[in-house]
Amino acid sequence: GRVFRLEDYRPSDYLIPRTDLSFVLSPDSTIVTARLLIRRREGVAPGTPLNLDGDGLTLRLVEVDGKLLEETEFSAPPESFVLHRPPAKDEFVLTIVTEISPSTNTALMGLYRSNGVYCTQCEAEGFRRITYFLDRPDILSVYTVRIEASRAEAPLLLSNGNPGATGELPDGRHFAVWHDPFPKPSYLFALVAGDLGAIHDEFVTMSGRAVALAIYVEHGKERLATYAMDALKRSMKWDEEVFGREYDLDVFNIVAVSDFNMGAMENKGLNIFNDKYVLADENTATDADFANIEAIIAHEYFHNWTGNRITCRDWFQLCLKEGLTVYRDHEFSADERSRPVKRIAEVRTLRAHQFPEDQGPLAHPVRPRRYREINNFYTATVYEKGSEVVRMIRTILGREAFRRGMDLYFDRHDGEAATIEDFLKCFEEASGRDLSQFTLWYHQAGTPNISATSAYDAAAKEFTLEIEQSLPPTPSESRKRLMHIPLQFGLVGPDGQDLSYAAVEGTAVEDGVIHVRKRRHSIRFSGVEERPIVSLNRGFSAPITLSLEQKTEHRVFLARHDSDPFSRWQSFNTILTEATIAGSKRILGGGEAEFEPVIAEVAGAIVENENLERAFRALALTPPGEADIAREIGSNIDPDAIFAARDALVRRIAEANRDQFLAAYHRLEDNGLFSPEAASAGRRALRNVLLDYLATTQDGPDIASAHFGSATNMTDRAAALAVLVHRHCERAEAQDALHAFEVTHGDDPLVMDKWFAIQAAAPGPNTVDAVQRLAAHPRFSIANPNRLRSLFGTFFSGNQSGFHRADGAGYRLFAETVLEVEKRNPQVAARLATGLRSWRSLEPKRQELAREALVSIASTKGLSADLSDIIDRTLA
Ligand code: DPP
Ligand code: ZN
Repeated sequence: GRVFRLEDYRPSDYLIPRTDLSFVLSPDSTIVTARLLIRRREGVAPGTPLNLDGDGLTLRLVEVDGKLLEETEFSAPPESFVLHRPPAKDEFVLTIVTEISPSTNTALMGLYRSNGVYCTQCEAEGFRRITYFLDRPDILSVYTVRIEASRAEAPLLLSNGNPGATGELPDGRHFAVWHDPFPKPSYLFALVAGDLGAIHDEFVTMSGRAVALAIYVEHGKERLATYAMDALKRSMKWDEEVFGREYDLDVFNIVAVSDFNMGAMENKGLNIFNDKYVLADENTATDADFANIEAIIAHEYFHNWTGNRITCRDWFQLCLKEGLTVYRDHEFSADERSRPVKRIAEVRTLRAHQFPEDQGPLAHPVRPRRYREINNFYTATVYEKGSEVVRMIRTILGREAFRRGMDLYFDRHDGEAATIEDFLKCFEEASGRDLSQFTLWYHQAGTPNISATSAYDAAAKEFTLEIEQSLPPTPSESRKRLMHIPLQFGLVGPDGQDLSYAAVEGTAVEDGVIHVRKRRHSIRFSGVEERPIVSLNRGFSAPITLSLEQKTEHRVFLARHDSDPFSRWQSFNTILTEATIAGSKRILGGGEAEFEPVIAEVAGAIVENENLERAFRALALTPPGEADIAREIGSNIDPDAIFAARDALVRRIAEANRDQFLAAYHRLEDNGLFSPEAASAGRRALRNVLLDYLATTQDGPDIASAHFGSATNMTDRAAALAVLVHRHCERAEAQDALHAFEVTHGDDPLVMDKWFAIQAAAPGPNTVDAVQRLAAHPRFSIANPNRLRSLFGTFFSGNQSGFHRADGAGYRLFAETVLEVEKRNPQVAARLATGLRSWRSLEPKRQELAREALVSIASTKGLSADLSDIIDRTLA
C-alpha cells in the first residue's frame, strides 16, 4: 500500500472556497450534485490539471461553468477524478453528479443507512465516498446543502450550520436547505435524514444569543436523552467560563444512531453519536455509561473550537485537535466530578490502552511521521498521550501562562488549518519559555522511564535524589534523544506533611517540580530536618514508568499519608502489583502465592477511612487487572499464572477482612433513590468492589445473587452479574442471573451489549467456546460495531486468561472473526485486530500460536489497507 509522509506535505494547487451540494435521497440510488467554486492558488500555472479524491463513486455527469464535458476532457479511475485542462482563469465552477448506494454501504464511511436513517461519517476520508473533492483538512469551504427525500421516509432533514428554506415537492417529497457560514474541511460535513424523535432545549450564550438545542433519537427513546442534554448545557457553560469560548451558530443538533464506527463525531453544528453515548437511564445504563456520556458530549462540543474553528493542516496533526480536546474534556469531568478520582481513572486508562501501544509493535509518536491508513491512527497515543502532553505544558507553564497561550492560539489561528508547531509557538510566546526539548514528546514514540534512588545524611541534614531517564527503542526509532520530563514531587515527613528544605542544588527544581532534562540529575536538598520518604510523579505529572526502589513499609506509609491523593492511590496499587507479580512467579515455580499480612491490613483501613471519598476508596481497593500485571512483567507472559496469583490475592484480602467488608457492604446499601451524580456513583462503586471481594468468601454466591435480585439500577445489576459469571459460572445462580437478564433486557441491544461483554470477559479456558456460541445468538449481529466490540472486542482485548488459552483456540477464533468482519467493515476489523499487538511478550508456545494466527491473516489475498496495515506492523 501507499505510504503517506509528513515531509511530503504540500499545499494543493486549487482551493474550493464554496461548495453547494444537493442530495436526492433514495436507499439504493442517491444522486449527489456538487457545484464547486474552484480557485487556482496564486503562483500555480494556468491549466494545471485538477486532481480530486474519490472512492467507489459512479460518475453521472461533469460540467465546467455550465458546459457539459466530453469524456476526453477528464478521467475518473476508481480513486480520483482528473480534469486534464482546467480553464485558465482564476475561478470556475465545476459541477459533478455522482450516484451512490447508502443501503449497501456496510463500511459505515460516507453516506449510509442505520436502522432506516440516512447518516454520514466523513472523518477521516469518507467525504470522497459521497462526491469527488479535495478531501483533505486544509481545504476549507463554505457549504450550502439542499436535501430532498420522501417525507414519509425522512420527515427530518439535517445538515451543518443554520437551517434555511424548506418546502413540499410533488409525489410526497420535500426538501430542506442548510447553510454553514463557517468555512470547514470536508471531514466535518454531515447529513442526517430519517424519522426520529427529539428533545429540545435552549442555551443562552455569554453574549446573550439564544441557541436552539436538539437531540434526535429513535421514537420512544426521547426520555433517555435528557442526561445527554444536561451534559451538553453544562459543557457549553464550562467552555465559556474556563476557556472563554462561545458557541457560534443558531442551532446545535445531536443525532444518535445505532450503527457507528466511532464513539461520536464533531461535525459542525450537527454532532452524530453512537447511541451508546447518548441514551441512558438508571435501568439501562451504568454509572460508567453516564460518565462516558458526559465526557463524550463535552468532547464533541469542545471540538467546535479545538478542531472545527481551528482545524488540522493535515492528518499528521490529528493530535492537535484530539489530544487537546481530550485534555479539555478531562478538565471538564474533573470540575464536574472529583478531580483526584478523575485523575486516577485517566491514568488507569492511559496505562491500559496507551502503554501497551507505546511498548509494542504499533508504537508511534503522538504526531506520526508516516501512515498507510489514517483510520488506524485514532489511537490511545494520539488521544490520551496527546492529552498528557498538553497537561504537561500546563504543568511547566503554570495555569495563567497556559491560559494566555490558549487565548493566543484561538486568536491567532481562528479559521485556519494549523500545525503542532503553530500550537507550541503560542505557548512559547505567551510564557517566554523555550519548549524545544519538550517538543520531543510529539516526535518520539515510547514510554520514558525514570529510575530514582535516594539517600539521607542525618548529620548533614541533606537529602539526595539520583534520577536517571531512559527511553526504550521503538519500531524505526532505535536512538532516542533526551526528553524534558516534569516530575511533581514532595518530601514526605514522619507526620505525613511535606518537609521543607532550605536550599536545593542544581537548577532542576522549581515550584514542587523536578525538570528532568539531562540523562542524570543529582539533586541535593539541604536543611531537611528529618528523614523523608520521596513521593515522585505526583498527580502523574508525566506519562512515564517509574522504577523506584522503595521498601514496602515506605509504600504503606505513602498509601496512608501522602498529601497527594493520586500518589496515595499509586502507592497501594504498586504494593498490590508487586505482590501479584511475586505470587505469579512462585506459582510458575510450582509453589503457592503468599502475601504479607500488611496488604490486607491496609485494604481494611482504606474501607474504613471516612476521610476519603468513596469513589477513591473503590479505586484504591480495585486490584490491578491481569493485563496491568502482564505489562509490568513485560516478557515471557503466562496469563494463567497471573490469573491464579491475582485471584489468590483477592481471596487473601477478602478472607482477612470478611466481617468488616460485609458490615461496610451493608452500610453502603441503596436507599432506592437513584442519582447519576459522582457521590452516588461512588457509593455504588465502593459497594460493588466489596461485593467482588465478598463473592470469594463463604456464602459468596448467595450474596452476589441477592445483590443481583435486589438491584434497583443497571450499575448494581451488571456488577452482580459480572461477579456471578466471573467467579461462579459453574453455579446455577450465575446461569439463572444470565437468563433473568436476557428475559428483561432482550429487546434492548445496548443493554444486551453488557450481557455479551460480561460473558466474553469470563476468565478461563471455556470462554472461547462460549464466545463462539454467543456469536450465533439471535441478538448478536456481525453488522453492528457495538455488538462486535462487546463480544469480540472484549474477548480479544479484555480477557487475558480466556483469549490466550494455551492451545491457541482463542487465536484461531481471532483470525476467523477478523477476516469475516473485514469483508463488511475494514475499519472495525482493523481495530479488533489490535487485540494481538502484545503477542511478542507472551511465553514462547503461545507466541508461536499467536504468530500462526497473524500469519494466516497476512497471507489472505485482497486484504483491505486498514487490516493489512495493522497486521503487517504487528508482525514486523
Ligand atoms: N469523532 C472522533 C472524536 O471526536 C474523531 N474526531 O474523537
Ligand atoms: Zn475528538
